[in-house]
Amino acid sequence: LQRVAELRAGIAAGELTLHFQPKIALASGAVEGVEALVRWERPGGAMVLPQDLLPLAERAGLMGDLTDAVLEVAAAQAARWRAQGIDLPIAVNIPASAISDDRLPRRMSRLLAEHGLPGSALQVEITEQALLTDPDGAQEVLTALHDLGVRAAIDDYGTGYSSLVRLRELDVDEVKIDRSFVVPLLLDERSASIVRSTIDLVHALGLRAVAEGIEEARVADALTDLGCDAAQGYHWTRPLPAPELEAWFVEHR
Ligand code: G
Ligand code: G
Ligand code: MN
Ligand code: NA
Repeated sequence: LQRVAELRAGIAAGELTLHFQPKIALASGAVEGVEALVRWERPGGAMVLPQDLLPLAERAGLMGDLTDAVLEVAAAQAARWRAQGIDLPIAVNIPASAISDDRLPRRMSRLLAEHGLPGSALQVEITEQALLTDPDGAQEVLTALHDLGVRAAIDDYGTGYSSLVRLRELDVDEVKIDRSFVVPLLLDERSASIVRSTIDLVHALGLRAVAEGIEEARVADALTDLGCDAAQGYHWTRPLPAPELEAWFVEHR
């Protein structure tokens, strides 16, 4: 209970911060955007990571407030970067409870206007699991976001058994292949088959394939050979605070 009160106060006090992990276009090596990952920075320096923060927010009924705060920080950061000539779309993870909430597109629209941003400055990532919870609600919200120019990715793909029909109907642009398939790509023939067929399926639907969890150059090379469009992972960098991400970007663009 005390932690719930602390989290509520912490969100109100602006203690949620974002780290950013670059997304690399495999064919060119260019940085095409970043994924925002939330942290709760307690006064005094302790940092609460998503694995503890998200369940706490969920139990406390604060997931909506957390998502609003994350979107606000992301929009402000996107505006600062654009003012510096750094044009990096920021992808925000959206929880299941928000993706079928029709207030999300209105919030996004207001946020973009307030920060003078085009829709393309922000992206959303929704887990495959979240889409299964309320597919029809999610479909409406994704269409409304698409109309704003906000691109959408299905996250952790391969873990949720969503139907191909559903994937075809949704207004999504990208599918992110879960790292549990990517990490063993070169070790395990079955993982390799899953990754190869997922990339082909994603392309057959006219979408982009993004791989997560690349930790070695030879995995990046294998994914490039398989035609995977983009990737993220510790091979390039772990998620970084904004100033460190800027320094990294200046060296790698
Ligand atoms: O940063 P990383 O370890 O530890 O993130 C762990 C998990 O938390 C990932 O599945 C990621 O999608 C999720 N996550 C990170 N940031 C956010 C956020 O701002 N909102 C939501 N809903 N999930 C997030
Ligand atoms: O579920 P989501 O894709 O949003 O999760 C992102 C999570 O993956 C973050 O916790 C991030 O720190 C982690 N991550 C990013 N790159 C790598 C990687 O190369 N290897 C591993 N094991 N985790 C990674
Ligand atoms: Mn994600
Ligand atoms: Na993911």
